[in-house]
Amino acid sequence: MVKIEAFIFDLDGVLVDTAKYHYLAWRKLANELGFDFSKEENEQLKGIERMQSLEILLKIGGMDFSKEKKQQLAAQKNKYYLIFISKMTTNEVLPGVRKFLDEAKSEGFKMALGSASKNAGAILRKTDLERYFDAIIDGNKIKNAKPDPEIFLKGAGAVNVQPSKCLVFEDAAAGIQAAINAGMRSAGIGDPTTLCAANVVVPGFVGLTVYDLLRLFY
Ligand code: B16
Ligand code: MG
Repeated sequence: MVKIEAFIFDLDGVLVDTAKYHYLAWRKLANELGFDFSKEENEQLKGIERMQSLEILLKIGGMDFSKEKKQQLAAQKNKYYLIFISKMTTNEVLPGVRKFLDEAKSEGFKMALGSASKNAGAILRKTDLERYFDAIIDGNKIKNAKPDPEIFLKGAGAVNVQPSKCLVFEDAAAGIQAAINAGMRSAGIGDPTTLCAANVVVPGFVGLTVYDLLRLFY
């Protein structure tokens, strides 16, 4: 088995729970357009980039608009989302995450972020997570959304580690598929049914040590 030298982390759903803010912002937009948007429906948007998310939302509402209007609606949703983000604190880092990142860093693993979010930089600063990462690849730096492997391949390139030596942490099925497409190993964070394509699935980082996790791979 090739040794793992780098960890690539998704952001929303892995390090922080920003899904709740995405939900509230999309729901506000949906309500303004005249329809409701449930928490269950919101599951479809996890890990999906902004314009694709809007397409799904509009389909749920049975609506369609011109390209220009869609850009305007996505910008409006982002405005609502940024209000939530601006109030985020270091307390919103998911349980066990900081301990795991501290351990990984001190053990010398290369660390990259691979998030579809164009707001990843702001979220990392608000939660004081930026300092852990040798490279930050976010939605501003890629052309192709997950499950395309671009985001993770760029992360591996930025930390100078071969894809086969990278381990991706993801909470979304599209993200696990992106890791597979990149030739990387993956750890699903969350529901084993949704994330069944991952090499291993854990509920979260609480009580998880780096070496306990790596033992599952070797
Ligand atoms: P933004 P991740 C993803 O983050 C979210 O899971 C997804 O719901 C969101 O639509 C996407 O980022 C784009 O976010 O609108 O901020 O650019 O899971 O890839 O860290
Ligand atoms: Mg995610």
